[in-house]
Amino acid sequence: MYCHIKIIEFLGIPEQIWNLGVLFDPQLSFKLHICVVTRSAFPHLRNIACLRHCLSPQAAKNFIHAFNTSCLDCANCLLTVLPNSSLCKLQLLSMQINGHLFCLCLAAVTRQCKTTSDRNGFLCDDRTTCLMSTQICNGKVDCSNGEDEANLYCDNLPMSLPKNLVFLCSDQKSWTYIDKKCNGKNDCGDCSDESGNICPPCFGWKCTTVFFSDCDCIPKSRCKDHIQDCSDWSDENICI
Ligand SMILES: [Ca+2]
Ligand SMILES: [Ca+2]
Ligand SMILES: [Ca+2]
Repeated sequence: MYCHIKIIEFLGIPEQIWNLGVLFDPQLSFKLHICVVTRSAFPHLRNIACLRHCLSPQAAKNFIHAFNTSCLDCANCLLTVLPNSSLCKLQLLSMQINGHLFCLCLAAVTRQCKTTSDRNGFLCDDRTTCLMSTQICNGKVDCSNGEDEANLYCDNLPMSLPKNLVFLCSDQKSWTYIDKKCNGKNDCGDCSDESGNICPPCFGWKCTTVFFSDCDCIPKSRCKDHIQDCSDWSDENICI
C-alpha cells in the first residue's frame, strides 16, 4: 500500500483513480469507492424490483447474483483490511440484496394455487399457470421451465411432492394424488380415497361392487348396461 501511495504522489496522479471498477484514493481508505458503489447500487436494486414481475424466479435470482458479483464483490479482496465502520454501508447493501434473494427463494418454494376446479394445484415459475396435481411428475413437461418434472419434486415420491398435492391412504404406505380423492375410483387399493367420511354422498348407485377399480358407488350410466357391476346384480335389476 505504501508503495502505491508513493507512486501516486510521485507521478502527480489525481487524488482518485478508477481502475478495474475500483476507485482508488491515496490512503487506500476506499471511502469514496464505497460511497459511489452504494449510491449507485440502491437505485439499481429498485430498478430490479420493478423488473421482478416480468422475470421468472430463477431468472431474477441470476440477475441479482450477477448484480451482486459485478457491483459488490468486485473489490472484496481490497476491502478486507478496512474497519467495520467503513464497511457498514456495504453491509447494508449486502443485506438488501440478500433480502431480495430470500424473497425470491420463498416465491420459488411457494407453489400453492387453486385449479379451475378449485382443487389444490401446483404453481409454475410463470406465477400464472396452475397445474392439477396429476400433472406433476407424470413424465410430461407442463410448466414452461419444466419445474413440474424437476428432481426436486420427483426424485423421492411422494415425500418430494408438495404436501398439499398428496393423499395418504389409510395404510400410510400407499398414496395417490389429491385430484384422485373422491373421483369414484379406487386409487388407494383399499378405497380409503373414496371413503364416505371424506367424500360427498353417492349420487349414482350404491352397492357392493365387483370390480377392483370401483368402491361402493357406481355412476348411473352403468345401470342396465348389461354388465354386472354390483355383486347382487342390483345395478342391472333394480337401478334405473
Ligand atoms: Ca408434468
Ligand atoms: Ca379415487
Ligand atoms: Ca351395470
